[in-house]
Amino acid sequence: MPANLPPEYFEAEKRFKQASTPAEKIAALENLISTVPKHKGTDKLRADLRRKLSQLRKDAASKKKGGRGDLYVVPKEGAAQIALVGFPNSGKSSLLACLTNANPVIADYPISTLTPLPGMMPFEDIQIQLVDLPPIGNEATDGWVSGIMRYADALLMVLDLTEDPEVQAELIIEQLERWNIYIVGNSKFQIPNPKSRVGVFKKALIVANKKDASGSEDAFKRLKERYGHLYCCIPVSAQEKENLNEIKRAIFSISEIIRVYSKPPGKEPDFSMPFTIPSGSTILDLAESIHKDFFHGLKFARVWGSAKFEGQRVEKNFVLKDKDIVEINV
Ligand SMILES: Nc1nc2c(ncn2[C@@H]2O[C@H](COP(=O)(O)OP(=O)(O)OP(=O)(O)O)[C@@H](O)[C@H]2O)c(=O)[nH]1
Ligand SMILES: [Mg+2]
Repeated sequence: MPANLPPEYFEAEKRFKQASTPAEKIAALENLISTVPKHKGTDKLRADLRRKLSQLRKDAASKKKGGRGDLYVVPKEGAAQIALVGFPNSGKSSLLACLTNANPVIADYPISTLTPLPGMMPFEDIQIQLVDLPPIGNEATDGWVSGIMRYADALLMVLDLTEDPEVQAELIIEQLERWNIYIVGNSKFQIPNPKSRVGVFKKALIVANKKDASGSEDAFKRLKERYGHLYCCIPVSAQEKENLNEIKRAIFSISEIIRVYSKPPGKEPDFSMPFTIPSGSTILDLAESIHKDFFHGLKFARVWGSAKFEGQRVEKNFVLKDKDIVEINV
């Protein structure tokens, strides 16, 4: 990274990283480019940013053209993408409305959701994207619905406590396996069908909705007995807005991401916007995700948080933990 970048550059860079929609990203990147002083030392940076801008514009233009492709892919935004899976009327859209900024159709007739609808869920200082989908078991939509599940980072299985939730769970797991999607709970030892080698493994969480309804306590007990050892099961009520914080925390947990705050050498840490990286990432992975110059020029790093002592100098392969503060020295 060139030296002598003005403070406005770092401000603009922060806004660019915070931008979530394609239009916001384009506007923020245009602004970022305008803050880079024009001289020989910044030629490469300006070229890199221009290339990025042209790619963003291309992506936005191809999305605008519309067509059926729009139905099949929901561009990932935020720290992770979680797809909602369930049978008709289980309350997927109601949960999306409670947890995110989206306004889905909620109705007491089945298959009220016909197209995918994303929404952003704030969790502490990050945003996670949830994608509401039509119910599974509908030939007309199953093809692209399963495609979105395959592409998502994790799945939220939404069950209806008034309709034998343990049977719904069993049917959903069977259906997913027919699509070669195998869902796993929080530990890698909890693979329900360890013999299966083909297909994708997805982290999943069970949300048992309508806990306000009568008989829901017994229904949840049955569900927990059958699936509690495999998956995290949370009883909730979208209607009464009960246990929503528990869902948020559990979604963050199955997303398997960590937040890391950067600290420029000799300065205070920047708590305004964490970097989100996969759990298990090292200092070198972090450096790569920030900027390739950091990756190539990395000399050493100091870590506050999970290191043995505050500000400890660590190796490049040091594995970071959620909420670590990292000072990268290039
Ligand atoms: N009692 C109760 N009813 C709920 C709750 N959440 C949703 N409902 C009702 O259940 C019905 C279905 O809700 P939706 O959110 O549209 O369900 P969905 O899973 O999105 O349905 P599809 O899009 O058809 O798959 C509506 O009548 C909701 O008002 C809840 O927590 N308790
Ligand atoms: Mg719906």
